Amino acid sequence: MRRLIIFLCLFTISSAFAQSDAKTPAAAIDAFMDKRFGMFVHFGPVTLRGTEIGWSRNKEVSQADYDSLYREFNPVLFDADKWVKTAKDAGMKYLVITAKHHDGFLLWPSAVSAYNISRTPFKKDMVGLLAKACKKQGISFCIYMTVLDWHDPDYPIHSPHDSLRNVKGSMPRFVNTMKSELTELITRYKPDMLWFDGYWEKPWTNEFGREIYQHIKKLDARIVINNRLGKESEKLNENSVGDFLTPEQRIGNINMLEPWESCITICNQWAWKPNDQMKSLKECIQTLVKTAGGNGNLLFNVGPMMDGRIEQRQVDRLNEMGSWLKRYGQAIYGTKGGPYAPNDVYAATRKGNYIFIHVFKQIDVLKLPALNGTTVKSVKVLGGSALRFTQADGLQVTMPGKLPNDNCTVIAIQINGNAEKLPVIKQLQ
Ligand code: H79
Repeated sequence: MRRLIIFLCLFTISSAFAQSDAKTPAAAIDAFMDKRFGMFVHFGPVTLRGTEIGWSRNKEVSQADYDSLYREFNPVLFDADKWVKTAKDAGMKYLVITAKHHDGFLLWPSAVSAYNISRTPFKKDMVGLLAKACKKQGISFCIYMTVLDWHDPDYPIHSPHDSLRNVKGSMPRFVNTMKSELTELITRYKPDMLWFDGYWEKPWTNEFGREIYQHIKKLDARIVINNRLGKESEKLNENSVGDFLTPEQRIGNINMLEPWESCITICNQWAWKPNDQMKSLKECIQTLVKTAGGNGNLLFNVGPMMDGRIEQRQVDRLNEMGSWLKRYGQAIYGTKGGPYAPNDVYAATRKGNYIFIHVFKQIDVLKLPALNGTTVKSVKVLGGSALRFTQADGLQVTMPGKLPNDNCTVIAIQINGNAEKLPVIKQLQ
């Protein structure tokens, strides 16, 4: 009898936590932070107009047009395996799809809300196809959902511009719908992480956030959740709801205590925009490196075109990031940021007895402040030759005459102890 009970307990625990290898919710957050680099995908009917998904309704696009776009939404060249391969080749370890953005449109065939992809000419379950492709290619599958909904008659505000109030709205009813949608998403697609948006909305309260958080964790305690479910967006404390901070369109400050992830676009707009300005390879690599150097993740956004393809120039740029990561990724994945705070010349990461200095500019001598109580044993170009150094007053490294990589070259410094516990040193180069 006792054996049966133990067996049943183990069975229940293992099935509840099946989609993640992590053994506890805390381990799931650590595993998420070790990934360091993910792909954000903003996609939906608004792509047909090339305007921003989050704030063009009632502005560049009339409300009637914006709300009818789903009837023409037919991304015939969408290929889930290609999107996921693009992420994988870029060195990304997870993918977040906008299953539901502020427009209220669902990219999966929901039994809860009719305003969904099954009513488009495309018809296919985009969320399901992506979940499957991610699983096949070993990419962690994650879902974006927002608390805004400009379509649901229960949602109390029906415009990004506060003027259109929906007096018949009811947040408690809307929160119930949201819970049902989440149950569907979690049981069908088994996401590792949920990325919420919309904490700023006036009708949204911290209590609603907590209710949703508990609903999710009851379904699967291993799901990692961002902090935008609650009203507190700047800090993780007893009032906040969620597991990590989410600076938007900026690199977060170095923070060894609170997990964080910056979401930043490869161009300017979240959803596809024709001829949008794309970041240079240097900017892309340095954005990733400065984020890792601050102990955060980078969720890098692409907005695929209306036919379902990611622009070739963006695929190429991501591929170039992947090439850089193939060479220097050991100084990014699974590392901690610091001990030196990032600056315009370098960012630092650390792992075990190594400190990695990611150097952005050609300099003759790399000067680093002393780390009390530590001795440097060796300095070399990562994957390259040894460098001369002195350590009388801080560390001075004689740099190669020509850096092997113009965008960012990594220098590996081996010290006589564990680098991960060293305090952070903030200094301007
Ligand atoms: O999904 C992406 C955005 O659509 C979403 N968050 C990311 C991940 C987001 N929606 N709203 N917001 C972020 C904040 C809104 C800022 C705005 Fe504005 C202020 C919208 C209109 C006024 C900034 C300033 C953008 C346009 C003008």
